Amino acid sequence: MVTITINGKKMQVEEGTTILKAAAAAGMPVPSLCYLKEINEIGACRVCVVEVKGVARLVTACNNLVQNGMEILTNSPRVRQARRTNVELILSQHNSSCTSCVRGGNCSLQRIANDLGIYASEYTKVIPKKHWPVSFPLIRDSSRCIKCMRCLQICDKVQDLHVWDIAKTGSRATVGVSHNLQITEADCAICGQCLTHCPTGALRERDDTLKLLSAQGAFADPEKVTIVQVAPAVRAAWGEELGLTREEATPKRLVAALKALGFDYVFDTDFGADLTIMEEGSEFLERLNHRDDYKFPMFTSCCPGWVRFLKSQYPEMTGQLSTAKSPHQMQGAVTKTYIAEKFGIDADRIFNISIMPCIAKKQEAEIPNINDSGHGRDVDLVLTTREIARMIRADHLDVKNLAEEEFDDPFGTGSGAGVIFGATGGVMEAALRSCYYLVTGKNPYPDAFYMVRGMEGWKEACFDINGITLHVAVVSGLGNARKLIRAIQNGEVQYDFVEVMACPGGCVGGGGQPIHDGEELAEERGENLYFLDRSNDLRFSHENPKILQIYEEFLEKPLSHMAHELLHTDHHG
Ligand code: HC1
Ligand code: SF4
Repeated sequence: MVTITINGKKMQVEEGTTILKAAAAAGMPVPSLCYLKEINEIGACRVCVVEVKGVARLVTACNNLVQNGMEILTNSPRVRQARRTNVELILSQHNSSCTSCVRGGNCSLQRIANDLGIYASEYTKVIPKKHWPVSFPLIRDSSRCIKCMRCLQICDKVQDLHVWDIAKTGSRATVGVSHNLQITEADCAICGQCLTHCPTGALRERDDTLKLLSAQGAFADPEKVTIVQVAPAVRAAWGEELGLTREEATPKRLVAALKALGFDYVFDTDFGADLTIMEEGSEFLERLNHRDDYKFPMFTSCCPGWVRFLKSQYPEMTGQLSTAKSPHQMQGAVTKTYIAEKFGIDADRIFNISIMPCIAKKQEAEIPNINDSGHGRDVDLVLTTREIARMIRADHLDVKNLAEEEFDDPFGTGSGAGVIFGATGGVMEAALRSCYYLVTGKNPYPDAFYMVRGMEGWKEACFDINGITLHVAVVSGLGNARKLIRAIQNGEVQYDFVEVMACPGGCVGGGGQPIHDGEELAEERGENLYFLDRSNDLRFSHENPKILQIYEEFLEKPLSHMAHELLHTDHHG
């Protein structure tokens, strides 16, 4: 332990503690902007400067450690002046038109400038924007970039993809796509992790809400029947954007809000997740039965960020992906076929919308050979959790006081196994629950496979099902995926089945989820999904009565010809 003084208060802290951490522990937190715990501790913004007695220069608190006897001042006149000047200098290179910025009201720079009482900066000038392809789901507005380097560090250290790099030098230094590539040519997985860790509006998703809301949008077209589906992870986070408590932000209240917005039918992607388990679980058992014909492990295929990663980094392993489409794509395909027929709606009138915690889903829905219904795109539009929250706010819906409503039949019924898809380990657990049944004819204890839960980036487990030993692994975060693949290639590990999610913690931590700068909420949101699983009378995908019904009435059985036509893909294209 070392003894230090902060603003005259003596305290003891562990050796090796940063000044930032020590000040926070003392109840005198230092403001910061570029800092991101264990990922970006470079003092680039110099907002966290403090005065240390005996040191001539002000020092940055985020990357300087306390030393025994150190006397620190976090709010001396000199510190206050320097902090203000540093923020003014950042603003001098920042496009501060906050009213037309998606992060207005949720921007760390805006908050800090406001706290410091900076209403106009003498340095401010017009910042030109660089060209960016507007069709890409991830949009970068260079005029709002403050060169904090968080995007670069997240992509390097967490996702191990190195899409961003520093371009130019000195005062002209900025962030750009590595090797001077266009973003469309880089190996970006579109996970959106750089976006959710950007403190300003320099990175955002392509906003697609006008495709519904404009005068030419689907809501205005009397011919269109709008059918929306809600991803598992969205229900754990949508209320955060609207100031709702967990108790208020129930899935059924989200249904009521979506109905109030004008959607004709509200379906649950949990149904699609159950369908995925039926197909993917059966495919896995089929591969096990013909072991010599396949390479193992089989990888899950529901996360489009992960699929993009594998196809760009390890194309030779594409055949190891399950051919099962992701749940929302399966559901889109059967909505335009089975539901169209069942409801007596011309399939060409159906406009399918998916609300997802993800921006890679916007690109997934555009892949030509993932669309098999024969009626245009199977999913016509993908909106993120943030976009749907903006739509709710724009209509000033008093969500808290809306009476809860049920999802629509028949795709409104999902099992607890379906809902945990949204958390890391959930797809594996759901698959194992049903594989156990398919092999033994009996249900396991629903929580029998709990070992694959939790936030650890790389988990492994071994299960015995009727004499078959299964080695499984679950990873989240693409950096962990790369480590796992290298270990497989080096023969250090061997697995039968591996679940990969691009975002740390799974979809709950997705790139389309609400942003709380510096706070990671994936774990808390995941616990919410496990709570919903426990509260559901239905814990197994294979017991979902609506799943049994669609096989009986339409798909026949898992892996049938029809199932292959509509629910599987070879991942080419
Ligand atoms: Fe996901 Fe999935 S779980 S990929 O994370 O398989 O996005 O929630 O909708 O499709 O079900 C995301 C979440 C989501 C799909 C499902
Ligand atoms: Fe990197 Fe993901 Fe951002 Fe693409 S979206 S640049 S892969 S962090």
